[in-house]
Parts: sequence; C-alpha cells; structure tokens
Amino acid sequence: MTNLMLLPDGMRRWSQEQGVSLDDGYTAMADKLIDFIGWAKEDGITTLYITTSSAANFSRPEAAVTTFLVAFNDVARRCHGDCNFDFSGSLDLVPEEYLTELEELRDKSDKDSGFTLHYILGMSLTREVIGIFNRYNGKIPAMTEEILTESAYVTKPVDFVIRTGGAIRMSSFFPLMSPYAELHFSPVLFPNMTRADFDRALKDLRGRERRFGGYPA
Ligand code: GPP
Ligand code: MG
Repeated sequence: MTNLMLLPDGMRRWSQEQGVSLDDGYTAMADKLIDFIGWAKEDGITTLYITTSSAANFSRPEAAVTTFLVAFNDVARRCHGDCNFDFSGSLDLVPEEYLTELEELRDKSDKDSGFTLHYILGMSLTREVIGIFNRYNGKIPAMTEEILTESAYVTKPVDFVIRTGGAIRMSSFFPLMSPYAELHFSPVLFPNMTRADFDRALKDLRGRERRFGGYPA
C-alpha cells in the first residue's frame, strides 16, 4: 500500500521550448498524466495524489488559470471510469463549473477499482490551517491530532512525492500531515517525462531508509 504525490511542473517552459501555445503545453501534460496514471497503477501505487494548483497559481492571468483548470478536468473525465476519483483543497478558489464537473466525476467514478486518483486544488498551507481553525474555533475545547488529520487536504500520510520541472522546493504543495514523505526532484519538464524517468524516481524513493524519527532498525 504505497501512495504517491505528483507535482507536475514545467508546462510553460515546455511550451516555450517547443514553440507551441500554453494550451498545447497543458494538453501534452494531460496526455502524459494519463500515461503516468498507468505507470503508477502498474507499479502497485494504490493512491496517486496530483497537486493541480496552488492558491497562488490562481493569481496568474485568467487565460492561464483557465488553461490548467480545463486540462485537469479533462484528465479526470478521461480516467474516472477506471479509478476511484476524489479531490480536496481550497475549493472556494475554484470556479463553480469546474467544481460541479469534478463532483459529478467523483460520484460516477469506480469506487471499487482499487486505485484512487485524488486531486488537490489551490494548495496553501496557510489557507489549509486557517480554514481548519475557523471551522472549529469556539466549537471544540482543544485542537487534537485526530481533528487536524481528518480536516487536512490530504488525510493519509503521503509516502512519496515527485516534483518535476527542476525546482528543488515544495512551494505551497507540502501535504500538512506527511512530515516523513520522501521527496524526489526531477529536472525533467513534465510533458517530457518518460517511463524510465518514472522508474528511476520510484527506485530512488523505494531505496530510502524510512525511520520516522526513530533509530535504524
Ligand atoms: C505549473 O507549470 C503547473 C501547474 C499550474 C500545476 C500545479 C503546479 C505545480 C508546480 C505542481 P507551469 O505552467 O508553472 O510551468 P513552468 O514551471 O514552466 O513555469
Ligand atoms: Mg512552474
């Protein structure tokens, strides 16, 4: 039971390199995501989290925001029949029409497929924590780890994270309750990612000694 979080980065640069539009870059991302989902399934990953946006991404020009929203909804539409589809995040940032479709796809998706695809939209640690505080403020005697966990954008600890596109940082994509997630940073622009790159990333991540704060076994 291994879960994986993917931060697909590098579409704007890929579009520039290829001399194509940003829309075409995100279409290439969508096609690659379909491949990636297949690789993850073949590799025994049981849940794939995809960070589809940070809260800050919504301050991009409107056309660029529409481009990424359209591309991710397209992927969910294409694969919801073969997976249990779910999503979470700063949903107040997401225009209604996209959310409504994601809800329909979630409800229609194959709950018993044994593979979960989970989008996190509008990621932001500050929004996440402030949202949880405001939901419970004055209603509970004290915050507990259980309440924090069940309210987080990602409620299960993430095992592995892959970020493509060359940046060695998490930006605001860190899953709040996953302090021991193993991180792999790939220089490859996401639309260029190959099965060999995926295998290399998983080999690296699976080879790590995970100690969860303890001494080696
Ligand atoms: C960023 O690519 C990708 C998204 C908007 C998806 C969520 C963001 C992550 C970083 C996971 P981009 O359009 O920013 O391309 P580039 O990195 O080339 O500027
Ligand atoms: Mg980027």
